[in-house]
Amino acid sequence: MCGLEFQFDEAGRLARIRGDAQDPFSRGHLCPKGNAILDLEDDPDRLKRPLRRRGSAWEEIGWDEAFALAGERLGDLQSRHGADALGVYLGNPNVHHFGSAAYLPPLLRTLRTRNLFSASSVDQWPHQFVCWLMYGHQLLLPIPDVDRTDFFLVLGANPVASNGSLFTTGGIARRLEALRARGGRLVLLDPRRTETAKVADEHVFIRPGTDAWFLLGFLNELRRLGPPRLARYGDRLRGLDEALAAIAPFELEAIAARTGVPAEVIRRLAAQFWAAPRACIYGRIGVSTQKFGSLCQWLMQLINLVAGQLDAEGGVLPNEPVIPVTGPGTPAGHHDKWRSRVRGLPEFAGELPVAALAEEIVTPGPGQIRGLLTVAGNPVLSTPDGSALERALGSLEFMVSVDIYLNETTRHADLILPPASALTQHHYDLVFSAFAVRRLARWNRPILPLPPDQRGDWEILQRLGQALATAAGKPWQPLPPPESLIPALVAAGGSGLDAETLAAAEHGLDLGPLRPSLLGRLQTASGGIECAPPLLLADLQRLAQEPPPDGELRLIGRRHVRSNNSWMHNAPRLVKGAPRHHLLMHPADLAARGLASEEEVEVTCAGRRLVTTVQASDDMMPGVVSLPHGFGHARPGVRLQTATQIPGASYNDLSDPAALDVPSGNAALSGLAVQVRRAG
Ligand SMILES: Nc1nc2c(c(=O)[nH]1)N[C@H]1C(S)=C(S)[C@@H](COP(=O)(O)OP(=O)(O)OC[C@H]3O[C@@H](n4cnc5c(=O)[nH]c(N)nc54)[C@H](O)[C@@H]3O)O[C@H]1N2
Ligand SMILES: Nc1nc2c(c(=O)[nH]1)N[C@H]1C(S)=C(S)[C@@H](COP(=O)(O)OP(=O)(O)OC[C@H]3O[C@@H](n4cnc5c(=O)[nH]c(N)nc54)[C@H](O)[C@@H]3O)O[C@H]1N2
Ligand SMILES: [Mo]
Repeated sequence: MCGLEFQFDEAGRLARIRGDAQDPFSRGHLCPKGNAILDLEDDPDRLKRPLRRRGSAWEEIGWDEAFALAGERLGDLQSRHGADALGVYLGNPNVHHFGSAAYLPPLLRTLRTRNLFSASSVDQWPHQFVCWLMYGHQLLLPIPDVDRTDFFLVLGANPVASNGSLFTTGGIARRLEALRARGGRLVLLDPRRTETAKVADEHVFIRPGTDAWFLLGFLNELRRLGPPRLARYGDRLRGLDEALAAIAPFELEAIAARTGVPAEVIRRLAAQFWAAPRACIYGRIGVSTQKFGSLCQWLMQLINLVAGQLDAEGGVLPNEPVIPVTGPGTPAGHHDKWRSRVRGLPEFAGELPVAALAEEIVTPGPGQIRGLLTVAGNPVLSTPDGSALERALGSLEFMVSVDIYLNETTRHADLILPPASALTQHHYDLVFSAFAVRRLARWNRPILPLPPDQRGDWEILQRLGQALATAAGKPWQPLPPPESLIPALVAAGGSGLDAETLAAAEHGLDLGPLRPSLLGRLQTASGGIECAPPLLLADLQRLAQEPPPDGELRLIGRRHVRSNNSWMHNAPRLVKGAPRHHLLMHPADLAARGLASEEEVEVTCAGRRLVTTVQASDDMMPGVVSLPHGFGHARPGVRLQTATQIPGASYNDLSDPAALDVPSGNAALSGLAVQVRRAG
């Protein structure tokens, strides 16, 4: 979403990347990942042609042969065992790339499998689930209006490292500086004193997984300060009194004991939030990938609502993207129309929780997954108990991966279909335009020619769909190529922006700030805002029954500005410098275990284990340890010459597929109880 300027040398080779100063959204911002495109373009490990496995060796084959093979094997599997015998896992990069976001839906319709999984269920499912329950559409998601707010309360997010998530900022540092320069306040609740904490006005430690308690206390305190400010919502509120009544019994002193946040701090933050003319509360991965992710998202919506900050300038408002993601013809969401075969977990929006993928592969019986298609995903490193999933992948009859690398996941495939560089492809950001802090539009044209023997993601997905439709004897309706589809979607979007204007605006268009639009776009059956969804009221009971804090260490995750989930560790520009895979631990916790900084430690969690290096850090809340995810590359057969030199272990060798945010089915990766001792 950040505009980049690419410079070529006299020989026509890509030589330098800078932030595009003329991009009206990112205004010259460039993060290290943008610059690392230089490494991705030159990466000797990057695959260019289809690879077919022959025993333990790989051979390059032609594209026609590859699509025919995929169609024949996956088609055969579905015809013998039924559509659900083919599982699909979709990874994170799909939502960042027009070629995948636009061309996956027809392929999925052809596959007709109920065994669809994605990175969404180790990420933002609680957000989508709560928006579906309250507003009637999973993507009708209010975004913090950071450029106009006076009080920004952030839980479980580290935008200075992540650059803002479901809150796309195009350079967060400048926006946070501006917030403080106009007298606004940034307050952060996080068990680690993060990079964002260091630029905040106040940072408060909170015990992992207890945010729902904090939010209950905060909301009750708001109510003490005055009647809810509801004028904005007219007659659109459903069940607010019921929701507030269910929340009222949670007492502040008990909440303080649970969370480790003193009662007077909760009281003071609530008072500051209430007093600020424009305020917003926002929470991300740390409050989403935990046991009470849905309660957290629901309570944050209610807090913004009760303070009169929902759908308000300087509060939180949904974006109105030029290519709509909500409204007629878009997937609003549904729940529990079917369940996973082994554990009986409900689907959400047509997907099952990825925490159930391994068991669906290894458990025999009708409906067992026997073949798998992965597209831009690395679930072996990204999903709970990746080692168990890895063993399961080895038992599949046939696996196809659309991916640029032979990595921890794709090494189990029988066929890898590698897409060409994104710089050879058209791009329009379908997804993140809907979550950005400004209304904007940009159409990026290819800046490099597509080599004749390479294929873009969109074409690979179309050809796969065609091959599978042919195998099943079904018709196949291809979509037009991106250069025609993008203007067609813009024209059909009804925003008033015409495709010619967009095409002419090389640096993109800024269409203005966020505007109140939520009330007019509600898609609930009642037409109102559903404040008291029964699934969430019921989950308050699960929270109330949670045992009080024990003495166990709690494990949380960590992102770094020079890393991106599991797949950018092969870029020398990013991984150079001090190692970043360490377990961070407070000095007092090290001392209590007789450990020294830089020692090798064994971390265990209910029988699962890993070995890594521990480092002392005063930035950790005592009793909490932090480990980044996405490491653990040193596995046999992985073809990533830089990444495999990094000694880090995979966080998800510890995480537990049974630990879920129950209402949504999202994996609870954060807040695991772990033991740490000297290795060996
Ligand atoms: N413990 C722990 N686990 C986590 C998280 C955490 O915070 N802690 N975060 C979770 C989150 S938020 C997410 S989004 C998931 C991510 O989960 P995944 O999406 O499964 O993992 P990634 O590391 O993003 O893997 C992306 C894959 O896409 C490939 N790829 C890159 N670019 C392209 C492309 O242009 N086309 C194609 N076809 N392939 C490409 C890469 O080689 C890689 O194999 O991880 C989750 N897992
Ligand atoms: N450089 C970089 N940028 C990225 C990514 C990346 O890997 N690298 N990944 C991208 C993706 S896929 C995503 S989804 C976003 C994520 O974007 P963010 O959510 O902003 O990213 P994180 O750095 O994981 O921030 C989560 C924070 O939650 C804290 N935390 C953990 N457990 C708890 C808890 O129980 N309560 C509270 N209050 N806090 C807790 C952690 O200490 C951490 O600081 O980032 C995106 N941007
Ligand atoms: Mo993510």
